Amino acid sequence: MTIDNTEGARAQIGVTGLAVMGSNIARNFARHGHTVALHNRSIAKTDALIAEHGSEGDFVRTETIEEFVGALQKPRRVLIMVKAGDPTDAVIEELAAAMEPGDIIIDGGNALYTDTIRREASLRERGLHFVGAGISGGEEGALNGPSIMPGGPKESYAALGPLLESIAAQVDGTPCCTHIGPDGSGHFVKMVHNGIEYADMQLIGEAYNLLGSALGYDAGKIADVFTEWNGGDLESYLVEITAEVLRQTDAKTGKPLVDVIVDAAEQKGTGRWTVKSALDLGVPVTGIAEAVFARALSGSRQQRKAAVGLASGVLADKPTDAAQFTEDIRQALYASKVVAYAQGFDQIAAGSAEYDWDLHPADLATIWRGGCIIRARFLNRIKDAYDENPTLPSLILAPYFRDAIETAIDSWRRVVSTATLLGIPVPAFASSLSYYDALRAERLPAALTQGQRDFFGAHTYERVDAEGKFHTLWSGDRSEVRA
Ligand code: NBP
Repeated sequence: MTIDNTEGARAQIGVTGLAVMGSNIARNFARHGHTVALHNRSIAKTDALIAEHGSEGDFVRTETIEEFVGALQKPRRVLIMVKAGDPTDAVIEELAAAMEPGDIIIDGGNALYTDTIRREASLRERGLHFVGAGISGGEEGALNGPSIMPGGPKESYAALGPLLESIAAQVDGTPCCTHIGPDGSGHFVKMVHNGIEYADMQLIGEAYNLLGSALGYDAGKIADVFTEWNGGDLESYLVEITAEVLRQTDAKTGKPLVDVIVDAAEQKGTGRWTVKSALDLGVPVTGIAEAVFARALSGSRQQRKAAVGLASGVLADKPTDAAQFTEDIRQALYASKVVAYAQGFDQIAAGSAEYDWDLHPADLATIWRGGCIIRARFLNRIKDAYDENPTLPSLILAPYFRDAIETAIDSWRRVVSTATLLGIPVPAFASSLSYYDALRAERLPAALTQGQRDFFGAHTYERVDAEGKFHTLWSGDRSEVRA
C-alpha cells in the first residue's frame, strides 16, 4: 500500500538509494510489517518500486530529502544504499542538514572502513548517530534475509537493532545481525568477509581446474563432484552455486556456459582493500592475497596471450586413481579453506587491537552462518572454537581444525606437488600449505634475513641465548657488540 505523505511522520525506517540492493532491502522491511519511506535521487526508481511491489507492504513515496526526513518517526532512521564513495558523502550531507540530534544515519553500502571512521566522527560532532553497516548476501539476500554487520555507537543499536534483526537471515532462531563495535568496525569486518570470499572462490576455482586438467572431467562431471562435496563438511553457499554454474548450458552453442565465459576475473575492490589493510596491520593473509593476485593475473589478457607456449619442462603423468585424487582435492580444499578463515580472523583481531574495537570472533562466525556469501556449515565449528577459547592464537590451533588438517595434510601435499609436476597453477592451495608449514616450523630462515639486514644496514638482531639487541661489526673485525 502506498501511504500519502500528508499523513505525517509515520515511517519506522527510510531507505534512500533504490537500485537493486536498496529496493530489495526496502521490500524486505515492508514485508516484515515496517512502514518504509522511499527516496531516490531520480524519482523513476521510487515509482518503479511502488508500481511493481507496492502491494507487498506500507511504503511512503517521497521526492525531496526534506519530505523524506519529514515522513520518519523519531528518532529518525535512514538507510543509505547508494554507490560507495563520493555519492555517499553527498547523501550524508543532505540528510544531516535535514535531520536532528539523536537521529540515525546508516550506510549500508560497501564503504571503506576508514571513510566510515571519518564520517562517524564528523556526524557525532553534530549530535547525529552514524552506523556503518556491512551487508552481505547480494540482491537475493537483501530481499530474503542478508547478514548484517552494523558498527557505530552502541546506543543507536537499541533503536536500530530490532529493525535490522527482523529483516536479517535467521539460523536456528538467531538473527544474522549483531552490533559489531564502534565506528568503522562493521565495514572493516564486512571487508574481511569479502576477502575471505575471494580466497574461498579462488580455492574452489583451483579445485575445479584440477578436476578438469588433471583428471579430464568435463563441467557436468565436475558439477556432480561439487554437489557430492556439498553434502559433507564443505557444505556452503559457494560450493552449492559452483555446481549450478557448472551445470548451466549455453543456449547459443549448447556447450557448458562456463566453457564460453572469458577467463578474466574482475573485481570491485573489497579484496584489494583487505590485502592493503592486512599489509598495514602486518597480518599475513596469504590466501586472500593470492586470490586477489590470481584475479589480476587472469585479467592480464595481452601478457597471457603472449606467454602461451612458454616452456613447461617435462610434465609428470596424470593421476591414475581418479577417486583418490578427487578425495585429495576435497581434503586440500577444506584445509586451505581453514587457513583462509584463520588468516581472516587474524586480521579481524589485529584490526580490533589497532582501533580498540573489542571485536568478538564468535559473534562474527554466528552472523556469517546465514545470509552472506561465505555462509557455510563449517562456521558452526568456528563459532564453537571461539566460544570455547575466545583468545585462540589461531583458528588452526582449535582442536577440531587441528584434527581436520591432520586428516587432510597428506592429501594436501599430494595435490600441491602433483599440480606442480603437471604444470597446473594452484597459488592459493600452495601458499596456504606453505603458510601452514611456516607457522608450525620451529625455525624459519628469518634468522638469515636478520643477519643480512644487520650486514647492510646495521639493523641489529636478537639472540636465542641472551636478552637485548646485538650488532656484528661486519666491516670491522666482525666481533659482536650490544646495540
Ligand atoms: P549502485 O552501487 O549501482 O548505486 C546506484 C544508486 O546510487 C542509485 O540509487 C543512484 O541513484 C544512487 N546514486 C549515485 Br550512482 N550517485 C548518487 C548521488 N551523487 N547522490 C544520490 N544518489 C546517488 O547500487 P547497488 O548495486 O544497489 O548497491 C548499493 C550499495 O550497496 C553500494 O554501496 C554497493 O557497493 C553495496 N552492496 C552491493 C551489493 C550487490 O550485490 N550489488 C552487495 C552488498 C553491498 P540514481 O538512481 O538517481 O542514479
